[in-house]
Amino acid sequence: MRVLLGTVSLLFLLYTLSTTSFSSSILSRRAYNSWTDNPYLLRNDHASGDVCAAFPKHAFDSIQVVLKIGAAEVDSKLPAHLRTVSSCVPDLLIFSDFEEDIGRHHLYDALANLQQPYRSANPDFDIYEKIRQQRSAGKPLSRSSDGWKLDKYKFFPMMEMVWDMRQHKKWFLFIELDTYVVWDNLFRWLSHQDPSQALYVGSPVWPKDKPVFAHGGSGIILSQGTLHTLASKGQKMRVDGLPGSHQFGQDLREECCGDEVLAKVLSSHGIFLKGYWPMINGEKATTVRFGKNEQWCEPVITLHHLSEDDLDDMWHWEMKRHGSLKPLLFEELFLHIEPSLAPQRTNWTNLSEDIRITSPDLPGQSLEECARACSDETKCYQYQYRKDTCDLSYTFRLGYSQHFDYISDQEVTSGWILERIAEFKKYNSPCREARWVHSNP
Ligand SMILES: *[C@@H]1O[C@H](CO)[C@@H](O)[C@H](O)[C@H]1NC(C)=O
Ligand SMILES: CC(=O)N[C@H]1CO[C@H](CO)[C@@H](O)[C@@H]1O
Repeated sequence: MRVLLGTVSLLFLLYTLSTTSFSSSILSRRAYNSWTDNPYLLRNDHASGDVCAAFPKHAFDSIQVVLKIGAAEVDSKLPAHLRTVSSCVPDLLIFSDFEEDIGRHHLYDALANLQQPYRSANPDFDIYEKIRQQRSAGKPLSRSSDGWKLDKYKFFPMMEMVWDMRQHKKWFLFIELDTYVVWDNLFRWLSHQDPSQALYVGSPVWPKDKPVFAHGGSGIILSQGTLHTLASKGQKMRVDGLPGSHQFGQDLREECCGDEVLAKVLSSHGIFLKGYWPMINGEKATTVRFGKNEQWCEPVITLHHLSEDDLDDMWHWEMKRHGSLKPLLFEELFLHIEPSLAPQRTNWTNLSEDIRITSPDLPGQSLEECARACSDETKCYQYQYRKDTCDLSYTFRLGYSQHFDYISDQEVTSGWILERIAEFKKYNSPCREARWVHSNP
């Protein structure tokens, strides 16, 4: 009898698996927690204009938020961040490459204590002197790509200085000016983590033959335990006891990026990244791949690459959902961009990238043929056509306007199969629970 029951349930399982792609896609998903926490964002009177009143006073107590910027961004991108994402952070620390006061904020120079050997004979630091001269003379700085060269040198000094200033904090969140944070979800997630453990958390990047690292722009979370370990190792290397006077013995001239070197040093002390993509995310609402695996019922903790307009837009949209009991999921984020989807948009890239059909495989080589190729491929949600190339996508995302290319005489057109997206929503919405995914790695 038991054997029979087993066989019957096995048959049932096989039947379920083969008839709905939905359940098999669930099985391929990562394990997750389905916590039910109270929201941190309280209902408040949005009309009063004081959105910060919706954050409970204690919310930020144990979290140190650190914003890493470049002096050239002070006049351009900093104001947008300060009036949106970071506007309600009570004890924000800002690290730049020039020390100055902006409004009520003091901007620390992360490189102020870095010792000569690290700077001399290092062309990356030419811009550092230029910034100093221009900024001291009160001249506005032009946005130049040279400023970016200093970025990688700021990570370790900034972290040592932060540790010296705020050792009592349980969590340290390092973000940049194009990082968006859904605070409510961050608070919920952190409430289930142990800050005394050595945690190093972010959106993973997997370089070849190097440790997996947390991508800086998506936000890096270090626990008190981790920053403590890092700072104690650094203590011995300090010059004249100054925090930020060294680079943990790393020659950064040879390295690409500070976030990558952070993983290298942490891993040498036995601390390895825990990746929490897609909750910690390198895309923004218009470029997130919705649909396929893992970007629907998962909560959004961070987004990246937001322009000043994107920051204003996201912040006002999110603040209007105060009082919602549910964590903000990708499912809900999709509602924000959904009205902009149309059957077809010209001079628009949809970033379709799963299948590429080029001539001569594209019969007729036309937009119509490309649209048909998408219809014929049952898993295709959107397509993009330009001269000789047709790209199909298994996920749906909005993309952005792409100007007509006069040089190649190319016009890009994107299209979405709206019925299939509606069908997807019919099967997958509303999410019954938030999927707080387990880490990978
Ligand atoms: C695309 O852009 C080009 C150049 O600005 C313009 O001439 C053309 O009309 C645009 N196409 C559409 C359909 O708007
Ligand atoms: C016009 C354009 O930018 N198209 C892009 C669409 O997305 C694919 C994949 O990312 C790119 O290769 C194309 O260049």
